[in-house]
Amino acid sequence: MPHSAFLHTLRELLGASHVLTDGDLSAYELDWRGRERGKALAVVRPGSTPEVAAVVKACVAAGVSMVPQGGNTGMVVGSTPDASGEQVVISLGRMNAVRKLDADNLTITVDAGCVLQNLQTVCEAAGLLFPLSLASQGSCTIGGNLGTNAGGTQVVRFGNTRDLCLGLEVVTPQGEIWDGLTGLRKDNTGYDLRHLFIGSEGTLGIITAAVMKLYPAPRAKMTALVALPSLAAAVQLLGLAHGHLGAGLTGFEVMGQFALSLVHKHFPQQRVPFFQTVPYCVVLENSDTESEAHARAQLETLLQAAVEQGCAVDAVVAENIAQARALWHIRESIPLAQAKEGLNIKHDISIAVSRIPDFVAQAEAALARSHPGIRLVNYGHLGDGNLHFNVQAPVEADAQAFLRDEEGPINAVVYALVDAFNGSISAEHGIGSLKREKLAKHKSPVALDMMRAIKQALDPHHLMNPGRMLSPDDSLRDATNH
Ligand code: FAD
Ligand code: 2HG
Ligand code: ZN
Repeated sequence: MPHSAFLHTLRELLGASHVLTDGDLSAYELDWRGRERGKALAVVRPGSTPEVAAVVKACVAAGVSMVPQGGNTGMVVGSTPDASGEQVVISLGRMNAVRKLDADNLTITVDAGCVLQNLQTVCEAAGLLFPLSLASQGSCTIGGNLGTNAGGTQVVRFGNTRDLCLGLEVVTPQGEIWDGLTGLRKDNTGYDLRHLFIGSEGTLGIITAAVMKLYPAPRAKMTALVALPSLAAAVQLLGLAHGHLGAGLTGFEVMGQFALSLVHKHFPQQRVPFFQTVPYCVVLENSDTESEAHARAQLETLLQAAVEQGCAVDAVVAENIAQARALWHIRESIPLAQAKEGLNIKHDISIAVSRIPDFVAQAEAALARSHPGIRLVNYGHLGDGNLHFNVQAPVEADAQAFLRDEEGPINAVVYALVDAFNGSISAEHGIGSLKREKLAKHKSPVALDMMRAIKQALDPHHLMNPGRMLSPDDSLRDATNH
């Protein structure tokens, strides 16, 4: 079908104002990190699940591939079109309704395009907690969170997005609608299909709605910033925090001094305690169902024990909500501060918590040998064994050229060590197109074969976000081999 006839069909289905082909489409075509700019045949903005299904059927009929997109805040170039000008971006942004809040069932059913922060606010107003929390929450959507199985800062207590989801509604690559929005906590009636779509990065279908788990809101939250003598001390503090706070431990984020210095440099209005005094700091949060006094007492006992055992040097405990927000804001500003410093190389890795200090010591030493002068922005979700072990070019280097020439060699050093430590090359950001080649190297052949078989079964024409996560050539080769 010629493009003009296909675009005409899309306009008939959605209305011309929801089929974008002209003007500045950067918000949809450029990835958040500025790593790649694609070119879409069209950006469509359906307003309902039947409209999504109709668009998918039209794309299938025309043999056009589709890229599902939420807030376009992903880190691995997975939500923007390729450069061919042949792909349709299906933006879920208009589908942002809260369908139902069921306080007795402790669930909320939302459209996939619902912005995470809006979802949190609605729950808070009902005295409930939706715990998923990311620095991108003002823009990212629940569909994108599910598509990437996002992690964030509360995983240590509540798990990843996968652990918070009780059901999905999905438009399949054929344009059929699967309604799995039961909201049941127990349902062993065969394969749990929802888990196929969660973390599939738009390669198996388009999530159009979800039922998410809620929790009672805590009575109080206490936040502290703790100064540490070493990364090993942070691991020791984590053990103490689990012991002292139990389920109250809702946040444990580590930040290396260079990461803090970037916040200090690029956001000078923020006060950064312990700036340039210790190698690492931790933001620690205690949520309590009893009272503020109880939460504070628990936290202070923990910090006292930590100082006595030598794993904490000093700490500030927020006196009020504004101070707590300010401490969290330091942590949440790191990705933006790093972006302001320039293009960078990200390693979103996970390693068993106990082995992290060893891993970092070996990786730092290896990179100091292979790439003297590079700057390590090391921070992340230590409570989950997930580090953002990122690399900034040497001060005097041209960041673009450095990335072009050194990203491969630096990745080789870091990922070889990740393998040696039995870790993962993507803890929470996914694979997208940026890590596709790496996945093929670091995942077992048996696992890759099963992934390709699933892709082939659900999307035999490879029209759903092709080239993301798996190579289309690999899948086709595999399909013919088997
Ligand atoms: P998009 O970027 O639009 O899409 C991401 C992927 O999901 C793409 O492959 C896309 O095709 C697919 N997708 C989107 N919507 C759908 C849908 N409805 N159905 C099927 N597939 C879909 N990530 C973390 O895990 N933890 C963090 O702490 C974190 N912090 C961040 C902080 C900042 C400042 C930024 C910019 C990003 C951060 N991220 C983090 C990454 C990103 O925000 C998450 O991956 C988020 O889940 C992406 O949501 P999105 O709506 O922007 O999805
Ligand atoms: C975070 O934890 C995000 O802040 C972004 O996952 C990580 O920028 C990064 O590397
Ligand atoms: Zn993160």
